[in-house]
Amino acid sequence: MSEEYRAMWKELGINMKRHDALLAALPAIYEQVYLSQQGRPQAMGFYDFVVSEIHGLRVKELMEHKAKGGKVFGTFCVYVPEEVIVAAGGICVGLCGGADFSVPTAEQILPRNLCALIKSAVGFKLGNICPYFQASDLIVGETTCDGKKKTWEILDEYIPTYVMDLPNSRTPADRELWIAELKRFIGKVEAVTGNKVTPEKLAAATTLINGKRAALARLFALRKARPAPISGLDALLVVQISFYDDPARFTQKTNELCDELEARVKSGQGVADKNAKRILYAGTPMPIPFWTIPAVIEGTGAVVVAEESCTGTRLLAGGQTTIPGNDLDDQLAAIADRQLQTNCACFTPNDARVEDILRMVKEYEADGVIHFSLSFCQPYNLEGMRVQQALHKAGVPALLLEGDYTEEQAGRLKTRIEAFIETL
Ligand code: BJ8
Repeated sequence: MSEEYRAMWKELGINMKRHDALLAALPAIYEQVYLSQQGRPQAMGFYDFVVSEIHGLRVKELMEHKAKGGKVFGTFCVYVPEEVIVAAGGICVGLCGGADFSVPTAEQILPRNLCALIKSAVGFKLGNICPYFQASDLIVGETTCDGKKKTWEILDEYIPTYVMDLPNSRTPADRELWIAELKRFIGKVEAVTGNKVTPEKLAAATTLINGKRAALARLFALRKARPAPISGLDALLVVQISFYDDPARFTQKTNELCDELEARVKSGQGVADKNAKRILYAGTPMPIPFWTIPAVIEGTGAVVVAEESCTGTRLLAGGQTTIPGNDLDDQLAAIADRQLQTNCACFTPNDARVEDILRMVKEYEADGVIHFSLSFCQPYNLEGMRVQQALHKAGVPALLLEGDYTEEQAGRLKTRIEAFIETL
C-alpha cells in the first residue's frame, strides 16, 4: 500500500502493526477463494479492485468528505435508514465484522458467548484496526437482538454510539413507534451534520438508494436462471461491497455486471453446469470477509443461487421505497413501511420469514436449503428449528448449521455441508 495510505491510517489512529498483519493475510485468501474461480463475469473486475483497495481508496474518499466538513455514520443493521443519512449530506458505512482476527481483542471486554459478528466488529474498534470505524463520527446501533442492544452501551465508552429503538413486533402501534423513532433519528443526524433534512433532500436521497436497491434486485432476479450466471461467492461479494461503496458508483457498476449476466442468461452461459445442485442459503448475515459457507458449498460443484439473509434478499425486502410527495411525515411512513417488511428473526411473530424461504425455494429452483446461524445468536438459532420443520414438511432437504469464523469451525462445517450435498 502506498505511503499516502499509510499516512492516512496513522492520522486515523490505526494500530499499524496489527493492521499490516491483517492486510498481509488478505491477498492469499482472496486469491484462493475468489480469483481461483472459473468462468467469472468480466465485470467482477471492479469488485476485485474494491477488495484490493479495501482500506485504501474508499477510506480516502471518506477522509476527503470529512475534510470538507462532512460526517460519516457507521451502522450495523438494515433498519438504520441510509436515506436519512444521505439526505443530511452524510455517508453511511456498514461496519459488521466478518473476521475472526479481531474476536480475541473483543473478548477482553465482551463475554465469549456472544455472536462472532458483534465480537468481530467491536474487536476492530478496540484494536484500532478498522479505518471505517476510525473514520466514523457516530455509530448508529439498534435494539434488535440482546447481544447488540447491550453491546452499544459498552461501545459508547469507546466511540459515540446512538441507539435506534426498533420494536420487536410489527403491530400498528409498533409502526407508529418506529416512525417516531425515524423522526428522532432525523433530529440526531441533523445535529451531527449541521444540515437540515428537507423533504426535497430526502426524496433525492431515497431515489439514490432506490437505484442501488434496484440494481441488487436485478442481480438476484438473474440468479434464478439455469445455469446460474454468477457464483454465490461473487454475488455475496457484490452485496457485501454495497454496504460501504459510494451508492451512485456501486449502482452503475452493478448494473454493468447485470448487463453482462443478462447476456450470459440469453446465451445459456453459466458458472456451473445446468444440472449442478442449487442451494439456497438462509440465516444470519455474512459480513465481509466471511466467505466460508458459499466457498465450501461451491467447492463441491453445487452453486448458491440466493441468500435469505441481510447480506441477501432481506436487504431488498419491501422493494423500492415510494416517495409520496413532499411531506416529510409521509416520506418517513413510506420508509418505515418498506423497512418493516424485513423479516429479521428479532421480531415476534416472524412467520413471514418461513414463508419467504419456502417461496424462494420455488423461485430459485433450489434443491436444498442450508440454514446457518452464528453460535450464540438466539433469534436465528431458535428460528432455524421452525425453518427446518417447515422445509421438511414441504419435502425440501434442509441442513441446520451453527458456527463462527474460526478455522476449526470451517473444517467442521465443510464435513457437514459436503455430506448434505451428497444426499441431494
Ligand atoms: S435486520 S439480521 S442486520 S439485526 S447474528 S448480531 S441477530 S446475535 S445481525 Fe441483523 Fe438487522 Fe436483523 Fe438484519 Fe444479533 Fe444474531 Fe449476532 Fe445478528
